[in-house]
Amino acid sequence: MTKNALVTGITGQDGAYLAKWLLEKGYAVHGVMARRGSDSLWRLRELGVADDVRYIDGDLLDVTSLIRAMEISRADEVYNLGAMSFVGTSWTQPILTAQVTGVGAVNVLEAVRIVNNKARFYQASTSEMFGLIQAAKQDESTPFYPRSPYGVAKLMAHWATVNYRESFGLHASSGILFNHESPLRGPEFVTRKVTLAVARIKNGLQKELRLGNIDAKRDWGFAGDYVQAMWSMLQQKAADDYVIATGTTTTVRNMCEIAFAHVGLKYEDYVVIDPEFFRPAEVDVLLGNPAKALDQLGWAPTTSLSELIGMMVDADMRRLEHRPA
Ligand code: NAP
Ligand code: G4F
Repeated sequence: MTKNALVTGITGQDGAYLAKWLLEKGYAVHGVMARRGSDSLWRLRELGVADDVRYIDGDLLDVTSLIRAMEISRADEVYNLGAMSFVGTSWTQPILTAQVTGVGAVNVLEAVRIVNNKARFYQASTSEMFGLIQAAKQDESTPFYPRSPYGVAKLMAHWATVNYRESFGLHASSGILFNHESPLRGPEFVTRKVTLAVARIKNGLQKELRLGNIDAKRDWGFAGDYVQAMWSMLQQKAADDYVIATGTTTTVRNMCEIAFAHVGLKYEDYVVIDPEFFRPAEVDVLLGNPAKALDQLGWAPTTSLSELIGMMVDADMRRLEHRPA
């Protein structure tokens, strides 16, 4: 029997990779689509799956639309990937962030509980919840200390997931994913901002790259690897929480070095530090310990940071070659 999956955030980076993964596994994939002015299907189109997803109008802020989406999709598995996901914006739009990223998750949990409490639920939790880190390597038992309104909202969603599991017996799992990137990453996030700039500089379209705190360290992996872990969590007998990470950390500075070197340039010649991109409170370093996922899910990352950044620079170079004149 074909399984039905319902994905919020279907138009985002992870939504696109997850849709492709699930379609390849034979799922009928239903995506909750928030109403937007501009074309939001470009990622699904780039992966060649835009016509294979069944779209359902809906918004994380409107629980009735999520109940309707549960009814239409007859979902066996629900992946809540929708969020206001850009940390920087969460200081200027904290209420929206709390509502979409925090309360939105509770809305999805309620829709699952009301329509089909046997459906399995995945919450897109984040290493941002560790914030001011309380252990050198963060795992499932590391205490949280969020440093942004986004991190605070995600913590609410995370604990709501745990609470619905414990209160109502929902098969609700939380994936605590560290930063994951790809050629489909939004251009506001630092890796894509850098790879896009490298391609533009190489093509003579840009002279410099303005960045904030390049001493921050992140544990970066490839989004294509990470969506497989999401699916894997929902195939387990019991729901649980898992850290998904590579187990290595790198500064933004070194990531820049890799990206510029990929096209034979030196980052020092182009990067300009601009206070505009510093955050009111920074997460200085993230480094995950994915041992539990390795052990229980058999999941492991397959893509090194150099491979990932190379793939992103190459994709941005190709996009510039094919842009309309
Ligand atoms: P993304 O590219 O920013 O995608 C976010 C998605 O949420 C988009 O499809 C967006 O739709 C949708 N969305 C926003 N507001 C909505 C609303 N009110 N109702 C319904 N949908 C709404 O994020 P991502 O990188 O794919 O990440 C997926 C999830 O994982 C997010 O929850 C993110 O917070 C979390 N996460 C990401 C990372 C990472 O490193 N990528 C790490 C840990 C956790 P529009 O584009 O139409 O606005
Ligand atoms: O790429 P970023 O914006 O990602 P950030 O803040 O780590 O958040 C991402 O990962 C989280 C998982 O830990 C997700 F939950 C979240 O949704 C998102 O996907 O920034 C990375 C680092 C930060 O320390 C930031 O201060 O890069 C630093 N940075 C330095 N200059 C910059 C810039 N970040 C951005 N976006 N733009 C800059 O110019």
